[in-house]
Amino acid sequence: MTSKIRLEPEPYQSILESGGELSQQQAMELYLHPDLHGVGALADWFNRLKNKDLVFFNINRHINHTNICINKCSFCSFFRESGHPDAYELSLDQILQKAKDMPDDCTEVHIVGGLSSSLTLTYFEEMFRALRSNHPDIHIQALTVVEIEHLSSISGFPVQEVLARLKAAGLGSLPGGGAEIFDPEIRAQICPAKISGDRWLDIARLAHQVGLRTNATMLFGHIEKIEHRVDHLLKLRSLQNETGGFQSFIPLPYLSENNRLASTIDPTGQDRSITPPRQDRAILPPRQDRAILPPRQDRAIPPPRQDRAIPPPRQDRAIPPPRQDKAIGPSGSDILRTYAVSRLVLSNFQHIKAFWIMIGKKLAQTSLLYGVNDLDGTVREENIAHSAGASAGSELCADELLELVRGVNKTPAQRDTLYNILKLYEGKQCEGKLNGGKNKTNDIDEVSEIMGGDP
Ligand code: V47
Repeated sequence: MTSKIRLEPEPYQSILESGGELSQQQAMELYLHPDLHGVGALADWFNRLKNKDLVFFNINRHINHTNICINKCSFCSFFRESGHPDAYELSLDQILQKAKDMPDDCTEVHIVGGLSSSLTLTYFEEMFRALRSNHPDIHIQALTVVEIEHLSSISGFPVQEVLARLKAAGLGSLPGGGAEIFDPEIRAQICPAKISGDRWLDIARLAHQVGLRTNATMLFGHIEKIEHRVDHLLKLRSLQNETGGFQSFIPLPYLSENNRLASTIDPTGQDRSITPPRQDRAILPPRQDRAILPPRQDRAIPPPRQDRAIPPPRQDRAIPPPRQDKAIGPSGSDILRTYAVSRLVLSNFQHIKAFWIMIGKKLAQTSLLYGVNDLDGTVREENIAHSAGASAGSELCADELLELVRGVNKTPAQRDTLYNILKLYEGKQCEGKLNGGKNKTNDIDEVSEIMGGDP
């Protein structure tokens, strides 16, 4: 690699080291810089500054209580209209049955679903009370801010009251779904019926104000541009500065099977708008086919391909053949870069999480070198990503999670939902239990001290 395309980390490092924040322009630079590994190394450096070499994972169980949804977002393959033969709503008994089927040592039940008019605030209050009574130690992470707004609208109670009532019934925290992309124009195209980005942020603020921590997500790799992603990150950072209520950020790569949005995306435009700056291109060998190939971010460092050296004259290049749905969505390098840029821009978020269900185990493992410090989770059952083509399975056992983390020479730490460390795993044979699991802490430096130096 020549110095011309190597990322110079210094300006970014000195800002972040001194507690500063990267600007919009710097975020764009990092997104567009051809040195993907350099951006990843910078994110890994910053992640180590914040989280040492710990990688968190939790033992949880997901439940999707209904697939009925009035929003009908075009990227969603999970929803069904009420009355559709595949539409379902789980009864309280069914929820409790699923909750019984939890992995050993499970500490969290994660419950999200569609917006169904027949599932009232009372249904959720009863659900949470019953879950708490049957499983007193389980943390209930449930209902996106979009679902909270929906409950407010069908119950007539203000959002604050809905949150307070659910909290009183046992709700512990909110997951980060429904954020999609905050930009109103993109939102109008992919989820016109959903609450606006500003409203999503308002309700997250209200949740933080009533003492509920939340996560945040970003759905990327569909029709949005890099500018929209950066705007999304900056809005989250700004709210985090105000409330400190976000726990983790989870970038969600768009999955394209069985949804309407895919048919509106031109697959030849994939990785659009992530093109390296012009001057970096000049150092690449001249290639005849460049002008007619679709823009691709990995062009600056093209993978070795036999057909590239002497491109055969191919008519089908000018009008590319229709590609499988599977080709739509962000590339592996785009996903890794998005984790890395998120880690660097969201400097006031402690945790960047990879949802391995959506990216596969191997990329999830690689992401641990690109700024990710948290893997979700054991999961057990998942329907939203799977209906859109996720093929990574639905369950990982804790041992597999440990293996993924150890494979990149980092230290696995089993956490609870609020990031208290329950168990540190140092070395293959030795299972270090932090304070016997009794005195929980989520202070990384304290963990370091307890473990005798840097973990
Ligand atoms: O809100 C829907 C997204 C979310 C697709 O908070 C899709 O810890 C990709 O939010 N392709 C639900 N994404 C999942 C979610 C989540 C997952 C794991 C952990 C946490 C957390 C939150 O999935 C939805 C939507 O943004 N989604 N359809 C799709 N086709």
